[in-house]
Amino acid sequence: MTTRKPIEKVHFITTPHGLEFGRVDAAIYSTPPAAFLWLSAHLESKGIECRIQDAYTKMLDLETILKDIEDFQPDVVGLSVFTIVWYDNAYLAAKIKERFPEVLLVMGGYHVNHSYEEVLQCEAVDYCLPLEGETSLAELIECLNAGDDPQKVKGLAWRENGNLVATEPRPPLHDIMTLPRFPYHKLMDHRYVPWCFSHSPKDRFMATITSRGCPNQCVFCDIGRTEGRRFRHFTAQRVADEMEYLHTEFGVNQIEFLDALFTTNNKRVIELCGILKERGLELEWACASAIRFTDNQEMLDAMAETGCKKIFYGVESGNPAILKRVKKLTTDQVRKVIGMTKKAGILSHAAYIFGLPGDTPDTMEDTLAFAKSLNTDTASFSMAIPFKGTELYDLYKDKLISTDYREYQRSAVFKVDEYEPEYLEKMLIKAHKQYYLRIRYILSRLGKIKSWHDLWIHVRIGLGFLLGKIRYKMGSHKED
Ligand code: B12
Ligand code: SF4
Repeated sequence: MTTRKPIEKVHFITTPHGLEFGRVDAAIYSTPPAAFLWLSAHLESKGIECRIQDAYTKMLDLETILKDIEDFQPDVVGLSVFTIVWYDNAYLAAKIKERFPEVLLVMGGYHVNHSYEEVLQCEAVDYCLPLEGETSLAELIECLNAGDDPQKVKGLAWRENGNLVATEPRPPLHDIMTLPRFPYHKLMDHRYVPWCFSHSPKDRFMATITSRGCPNQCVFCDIGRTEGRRFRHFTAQRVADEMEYLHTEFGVNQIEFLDALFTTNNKRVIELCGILKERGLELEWACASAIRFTDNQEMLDAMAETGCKKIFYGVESGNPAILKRVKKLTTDQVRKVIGMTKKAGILSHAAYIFGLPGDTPDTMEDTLAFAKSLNTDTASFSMAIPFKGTELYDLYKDKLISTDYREYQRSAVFKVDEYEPEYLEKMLIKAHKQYYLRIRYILSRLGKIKSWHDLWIHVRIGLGFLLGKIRYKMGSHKED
């Protein structure tokens, strides 16, 4: 596995869904690939030229992606792998390697973190870079360019003479403030459409991320095990600078923070709001957080005052015993913080999961009833997915009925004594219908829609969910 010329250019590509069946499925989300911003920022500071092609959001077909690679002539192509779309990634990797055999193909991301042995069974993949990839990729390139031994680089896995070789895991980046400003200009060739804001074609949206790590330990999430439990973050000053840069340089007026828990450090958020107020920036922003880190009216008021429009909360269940079991707060604490958020004038989104450990048909009904009574501005219901690397996987690995990742978001992939797997699917459809088809809810939403464009976004997200279901029912994800 040697490269013939020095590595000077890296091409990062997001993978469209459906490629393995020779089609391109509509992208349900329109969110910029933050991982590639972080990776490119670091590599470019080392003199490596990077290109980001968000083929997933732009719904590019295979030929267009290959043509783009031909135009850029990279030495390395990097793909980021989510478990559910591993097969599309493997297909794309094989096609890239077939057309450009001299290109070094590297993969990172969530699926690679826990399943690089499986990923390396795909012959097209040269290197896997589990965990945080900035330093590992830069050091790998430096090492290969120097003709040195990759064994010296932490955080790598590859095949050598048919055997798997893995070096010591890469520890998390200690000081993320050392990263240069993100190269947002690489993503400005596409107009992203947010799910979290009322949006019209006059608005310009971009997402960014300002921290790593999460002190929580939710059973269905691996972040504590991969990014670590220590919250590492940009200073308030740096966050304000990034926002101002996006605004003045690119006319961005809507920003979503993709951080797992944006408000973990209340002091940082209050300080950020102070700076935004001082600078008088006309911006709307949104973020995700946990109930436990948002119980602060002063902070919520400051957030609202400086343009925070929506907070995404992972509520997960409406049943007290399940909440305790999955290490979440009580329903009273949830009600209190959602009330405080409403009082501040910020919209709230609550995400719920059916099929958590201990869930029964009764506790799931509790969740649905709680969701309706909480009546957040938007809500989403999903099925528990035992992704590798999570505590949920450890609990359910002997109960798995399918290891086909394509099924992971469409049907229950485990069987427990309390209900049949199909029950979860039915519950999901019932919950979305019962939540969104309430007259009270529809009337309240209609009042908040800003334009036809905005209405279309709502319809598209709803259709995306329903079409995904229908396609699955008809088995068309398996046909072509
Ligand atoms: C933003 C986000 C999205 C965006 C992604 C935008 C994009 N195109 O990248 C959108 C909304 C589109 C999205 C969709 C989905 N998401 Co999502 N998403 C997230 C979220 C909130 C943040 C991810 C992020 O940007 N992190 C910041 C970056 C800097 O970190 P990172 O991605 O880990 O990248 C670092 C390393 O992993 C590594 N790395 C990553 N990629 C690569 C590639 C190379 C070549 C290298 C060398 C290194 C490398 O280096 C990076 C820098 O250190 C996470 C939860 C979280 N808080 O992390 C969930 C999360 C990643 N999503 C998840 C899921 C399940 C999905 C969906 C499958 C949901 C669905 N049911 O449809 C889809 C899949 C979409 C797709 N692209 O195929 C799961 C992944 C679980 C898994 N095992 O795969 C997560 C962890 C949430 C969860 N806890 O369940 N998601
Ligand atoms: S709060 Fe979010 S990022 Fe943290 S462990 Fe729970 S799901 Fe994962």
